[in-house]
Amino acid sequence: MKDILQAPFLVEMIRTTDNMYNHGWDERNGGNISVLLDEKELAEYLDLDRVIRVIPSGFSAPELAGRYFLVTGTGKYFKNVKYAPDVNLGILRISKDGENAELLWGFSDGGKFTSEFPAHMMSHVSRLAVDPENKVIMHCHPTNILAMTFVHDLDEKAFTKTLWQMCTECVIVFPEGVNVLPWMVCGNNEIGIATAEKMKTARLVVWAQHGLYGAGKDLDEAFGLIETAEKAAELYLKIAHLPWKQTITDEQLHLLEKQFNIKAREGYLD
Ligand code: 2HA
Ligand code: ZN
Repeated sequence: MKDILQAPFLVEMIRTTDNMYNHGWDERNGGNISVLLDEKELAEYLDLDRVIRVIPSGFSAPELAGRYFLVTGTGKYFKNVKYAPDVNLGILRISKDGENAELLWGFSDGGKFTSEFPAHMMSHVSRLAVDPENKVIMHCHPTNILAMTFVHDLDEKAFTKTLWQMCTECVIVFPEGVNVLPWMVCGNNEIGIATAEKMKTARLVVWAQHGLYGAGKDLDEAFGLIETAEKAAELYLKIAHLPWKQTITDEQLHLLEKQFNIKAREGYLD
């Protein structure tokens, strides 16, 4: 067996949690990540027949039966992942009936997966249905997106268009826009179902007055999406209270569509 601490997926997860903490997106135990792992690759590092513990998921995800995930732990701090990956992270397999998580590595202090496990797993189901390459669901509390949910209309089209208008790259990076959920209680199946529904049409889902969900084919893509939206929100907050002399027009957004061969969300541009 190879040393799992050298596994690219684990090294990348440690780097990403550290980077997110350093961006100020994951105070205390804020934020959580899940990464879909490749069985063949994982078998180079772990005996997949050795289940440490079985943890009930609290919901059913038969679509993910037999799939392997690397996930952050409940109550764990992103800032500490690099010092004790085996305590703060876990690798698990979704059981055959889709109702349990079979722990194969990690959570070595007796811990378990993130409180937002339902939102993560249900979102994986949604994203995989539209993009078989999707591997990552990432949740965090980026300051400016969060702040924006207090002062900006939460209408998805309006919210998206404001972000697109803030920097040229936005429509190229997230042409499908961002979806928005109103404030809800977190950590339960209800917000999981609502998030997964929103994940069917966009890789970014804002949780008003809470944070943001991002999805992607790898950690870099999910991180980059969140980073780009957060940058746009920061710009918005710097200028929202000032008189605007100009912005990026719909006509200019159409020019970007042509140049970069992307299609902005249907009905969002005039
Ligand atoms: O894991 O971010 O939404 C802590 C949270 C809950
Ligand atoms: Zn959160």
